[in-house]
Amino acid sequence: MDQLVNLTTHDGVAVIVINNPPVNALSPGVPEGLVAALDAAEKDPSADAIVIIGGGRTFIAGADIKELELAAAGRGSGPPEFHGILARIENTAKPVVMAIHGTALGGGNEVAMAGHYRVAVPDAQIGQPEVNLGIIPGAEGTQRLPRLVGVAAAVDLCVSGKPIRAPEALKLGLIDRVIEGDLLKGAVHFAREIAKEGAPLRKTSELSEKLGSEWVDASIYVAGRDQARRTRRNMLAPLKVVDAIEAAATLPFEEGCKKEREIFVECIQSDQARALIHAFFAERAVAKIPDIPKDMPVYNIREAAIIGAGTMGGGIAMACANAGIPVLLKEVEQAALDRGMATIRRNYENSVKKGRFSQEVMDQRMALIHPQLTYEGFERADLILEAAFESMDLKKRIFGELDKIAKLDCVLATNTSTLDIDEIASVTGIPRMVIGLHFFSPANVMRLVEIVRGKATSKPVVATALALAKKLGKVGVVVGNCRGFVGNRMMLPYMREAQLLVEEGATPEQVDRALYNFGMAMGIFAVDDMGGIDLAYRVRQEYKHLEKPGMRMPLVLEKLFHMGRYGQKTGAGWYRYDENRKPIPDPEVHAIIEKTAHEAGIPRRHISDDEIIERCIYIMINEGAKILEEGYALRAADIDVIYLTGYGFPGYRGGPMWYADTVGLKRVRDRIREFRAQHGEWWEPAPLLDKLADQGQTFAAWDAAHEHEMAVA
Ligand code: 3H9
Repeated sequence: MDQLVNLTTHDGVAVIVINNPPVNALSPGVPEGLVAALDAAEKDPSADAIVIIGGGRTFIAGADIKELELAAAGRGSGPPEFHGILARIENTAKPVVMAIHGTALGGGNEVAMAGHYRVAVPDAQIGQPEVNLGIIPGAEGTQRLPRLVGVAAAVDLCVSGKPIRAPEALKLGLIDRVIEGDLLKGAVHFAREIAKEGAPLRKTSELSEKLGSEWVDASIYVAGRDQARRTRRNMLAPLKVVDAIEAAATLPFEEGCKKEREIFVECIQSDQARALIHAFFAERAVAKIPDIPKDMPVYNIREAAIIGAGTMGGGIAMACANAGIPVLLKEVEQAALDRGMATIRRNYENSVKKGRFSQEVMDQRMALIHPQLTYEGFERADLILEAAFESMDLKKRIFGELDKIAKLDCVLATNTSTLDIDEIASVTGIPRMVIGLHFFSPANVMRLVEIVRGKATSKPVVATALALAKKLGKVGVVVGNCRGFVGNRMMLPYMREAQLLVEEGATPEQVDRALYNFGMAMGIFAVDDMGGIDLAYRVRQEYKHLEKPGMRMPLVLEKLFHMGRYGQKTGAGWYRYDENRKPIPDPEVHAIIEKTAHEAGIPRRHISDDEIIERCIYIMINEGAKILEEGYALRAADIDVIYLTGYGFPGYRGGPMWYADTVGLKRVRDRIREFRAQHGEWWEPAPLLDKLADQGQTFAAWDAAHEHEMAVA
């Protein structure tokens, strides 16, 4: 028997165990092993029933996404096909019980649904997350799921891609029993009951009572497609999955499967699937740092302390409490502390109102956050994180104080978004313990943390930061210590170019609409108004020394600042805002822009949406190429992850560097050359981009070639 799949017998029940760590994906060899095990189990006269269970930490987490990646790239032997194995399971002559723990996702749930019965431990997660990869369930999931849970629930599960826990799966009819305690024992017991009762071999493909009627289902499809358009803007798979479920309810099973296969193949060959699969692996690759082995010892963060209870400090305190880490939260004045705690309470209350968790959970989390005005208890903390006002003098003063208070093995982190980590570390006697943890606002929600590695930061401290990010449910990306790190360094030219575009003839709303239609979560002017024009103005002042000769700087932002139009907080910025904070295009802003352009002698012209996208996104890509070449990011894919998880870049475009590869680096570089000729030397192509474009290469290929020689500068 193949080692990927093992067969044993327990109490007259054949037990088939899948052993394909880490997540028992359906890699080549697993389906074949399953068939062989089923053949043997069926023939075994001592076994009346069969249990299929996952070895290790999970049931089957899906098809092997590496196989899907090959299929999406048009390589390998084509998209995986599981029709034969699913039919083999369903047609087994003895009852087949699927025993689920961990996750039964995608192909995992599809295999489970081919069994006659399903049992699961209470915290097992079951779902069809394929849309997150830009595909639809391709192993008959769209055909079996509605037969078990009904059309409406199937549409919701497949469009949202969100897994559900076993108790809800039981309510929906997706599983037959929740097993408390030992899963294998419980599943064997259940299988024996079924065999003893002579219960029918329930084939999911033959069920029809939950498929509803054409008349009732029509409104479910309309609602499902609305949900897809609303929550998965511009994406193909979430709309297509509704078509596949519709086929389940209107066609015989075999024909429905054929329809599903056609749609699955169409989706997997799309740019969206390629981009989302890239994003999946990129998000996992960020934790792999060449000079930091996986087994590097880490500091155990049992208790944290945070300095500053403002928006950032409060959000980070919530992120810690959500992960069960107690936090001391320090402010300098009682009023600021009270304000910070009130905001935390309000945020939690909103979550309870929305049903995200119970009042009891909220109370537990609140109890983990200890507001205080002193450093009391900081000597115990395993991590101290400074989230004070963005000023080097202040941060140095705080780190000087921490140097005297913190224990020697305490990780000292700063949440600075712009300042030099090495300079901050220099005031301490233990610079090896100092690191940047750049959270994004709101820190309790946003998944990105830039982990800024200073010159002296020790490897165990970097490993600790990565482990902490994972514990907080965040994506930690290690970056080098340059101005603005990676994300904000690329953001600056992006914002500048958008502002130049409006002075040349576009309007803020046209730029925002073009960017939104491209897929950005928000337009850049709306972002500016949300963050505050006053802040953008201060950043501009601070970065003035980076302006290159001949670089045209936009003029309007400064005017808005001096007019007190700070954005949402003052009810007006690039837009006007009504009481619901809805942005409204403002003729006054148009007039200011036109007057400013006129006075500066900038001719105004029609600007196309294509030009807006090219100038805003290509300038960002060009900066990304510089960052990569200078070694401040390890991989182009790391830059993608930063933009996907922290800056609202659309997942289905894979991040800015992946998007550049999709467009073609030569085309991107050639346009950049044209912009250089039209606008000035700030558009000079980055040397790395130039080189890769000449070689007909991609950033992805550059990543692969540099895998073994990465070291953050
Ligand atoms: C599908 O099933 C299509 C079907 O309809 C049929 C088509 C015909 N394949 O996330 P982690 C790797 S689509 C290959 O860090 P966690 C992952 O790369 C699939 N590899 O762990 C990583 O490798 P490494 C539907 C996979 O505990 C390692 O496992 N299923 C797969 O935080 C650990 O992963 C999904 O979309 C896979 N399917 O989370 C589920 N899954 O160590 C995708 C994981 O080398 N997976 N790996 O970096 C997940 O959501 C999470 O991995 C999971 C575990 C929740 C399972």
